[in-house]
Amino acid sequence: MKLYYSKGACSLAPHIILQELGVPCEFIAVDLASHTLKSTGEDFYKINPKGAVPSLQLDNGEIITENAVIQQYLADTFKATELLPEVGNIKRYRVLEWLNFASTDLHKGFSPLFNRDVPQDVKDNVFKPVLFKRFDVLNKQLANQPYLTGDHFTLPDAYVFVTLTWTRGLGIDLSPWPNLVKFQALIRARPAVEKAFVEEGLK
Ligand SMILES: N[C@@H](CCC(=O)N[C@@H](CS)C(=O)NCC(=O)O)C(=O)O
Repeated sequence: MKLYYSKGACSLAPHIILQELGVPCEFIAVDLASHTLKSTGEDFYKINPKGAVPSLQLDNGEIITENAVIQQYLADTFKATELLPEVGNIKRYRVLEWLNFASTDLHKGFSPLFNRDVPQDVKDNVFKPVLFKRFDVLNKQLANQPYLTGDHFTLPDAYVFVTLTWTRGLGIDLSPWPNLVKFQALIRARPAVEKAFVEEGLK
């Protein structure tokens, strides 16, 4: 398999999951400014017409896109029921609820803050308050348990963790959400996270 990624972007979430699974994968860096592969200059739109990372290329050449779907594919294919319980188990849908929240509410709640065309006061007065409500939800969920769905790590923990890493560059102080600060440290300490950070050249 090949994972097309951009350093520290949302593609870090399936990267962490691949490291958790310990399955062989090639990691291919994409320059999102030019939508080309860093190594060869190849047009990334030819690989994923949406131009977005993550994109996972299977050994048969098929490409899977969409972060939450790639993660489900990986967990199901490698039978990692500790990361995503089996079909029919209510716990699976709890994991998927948080994975969807991470993808649609949280990740896309950050997106306007990275958009250079959005004026700073709109970021501060419109988009940040919406995002902070999502932090409130997460902070509450993590009040009495270490991970989003209970006492062990599942798919959305990686995804939520990755979005929280973006707060540093955006100058967002997480101290009003102490359970998020604790959660961030807990996930960062996982060996798979360390491997993904090293592979992507992150600190
Ligand atoms: N719907 C996609 C969105 C992924 C996404 O927003 N990726 C960003 C990086 S975090 C990206 O590649 N942006 C560049 C672009 O879309 O041109 C998914 O869920 O995987």
